[in-house]
Amino acid sequence: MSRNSAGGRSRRIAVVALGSVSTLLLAGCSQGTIDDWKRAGYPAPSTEEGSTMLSLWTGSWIAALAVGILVWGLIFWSIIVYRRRKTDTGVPVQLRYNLPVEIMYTVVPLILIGGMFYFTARDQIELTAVEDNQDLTVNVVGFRWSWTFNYVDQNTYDIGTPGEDPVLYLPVDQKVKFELTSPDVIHSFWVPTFLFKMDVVPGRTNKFEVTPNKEGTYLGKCAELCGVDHSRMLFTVKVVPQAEFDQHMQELRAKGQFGQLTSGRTTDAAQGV
Ligand SMILES: [Cu+2]
Repeated sequence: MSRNSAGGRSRRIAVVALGSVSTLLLAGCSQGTIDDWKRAGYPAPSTEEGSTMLSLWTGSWIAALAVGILVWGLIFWSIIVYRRRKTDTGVPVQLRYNLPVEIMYTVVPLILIGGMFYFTARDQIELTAVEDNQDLTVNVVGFRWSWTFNYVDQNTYDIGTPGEDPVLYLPVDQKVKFELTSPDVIHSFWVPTFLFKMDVVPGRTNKFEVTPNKEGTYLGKCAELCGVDHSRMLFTVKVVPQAEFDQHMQELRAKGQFGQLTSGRTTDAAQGV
């Protein structure tokens, strides 16, 4: 291949690459605001606790990027400064058993990992603390393959099927304690905008508390592969004013849905099991 055609091909590749990158950037800009970019892929949190998770995520990205830039910088610096020259003969001087360098690349990663561990443990302790001073309690039963929401204090419940997603109502600005239980296999209760998920494990009750602080409709799903209809284990969360929440509780009771359905399913046959 001649030099010219090789040069032309690399120019074409560069133009295509540049085009793809700018298309991606433009698509990103048209979809979201600068805030979306700042969250680096995370959804906007819909709970009070979400801001803690978001700053852990953002802080981790900034730290990782700073380390990345330093490492890439050092790589490119050594590639350029220590490149092979025409005057070079033989193998360059080899460096080994250099104690200060070895101490540096042991200590620096230890500091990095220690920092990541500290901030993760600090936030995890805060986010998983159950203080039992909630305004309402919801017992979530994950079962093959849908969800039951038992509103413990309101003496009512709602239940879904794989074909009909259940809706979880929550009053805005009220602290909710979730008690997660399963009658069959492990599921995982995940509402992406809570920036939080927790496994639903048979034989134990997992608990966490959040305060939804933004009215709206959010999607939820099972995040643990649990069988053939796992992908249909979807639900909707509606964060509404207190009056609307109370009204919905009344509607559920008016349908005859009194008490709690702690086993989840009404009958196995109803769920096609
Ligand atoms: Cu599941």
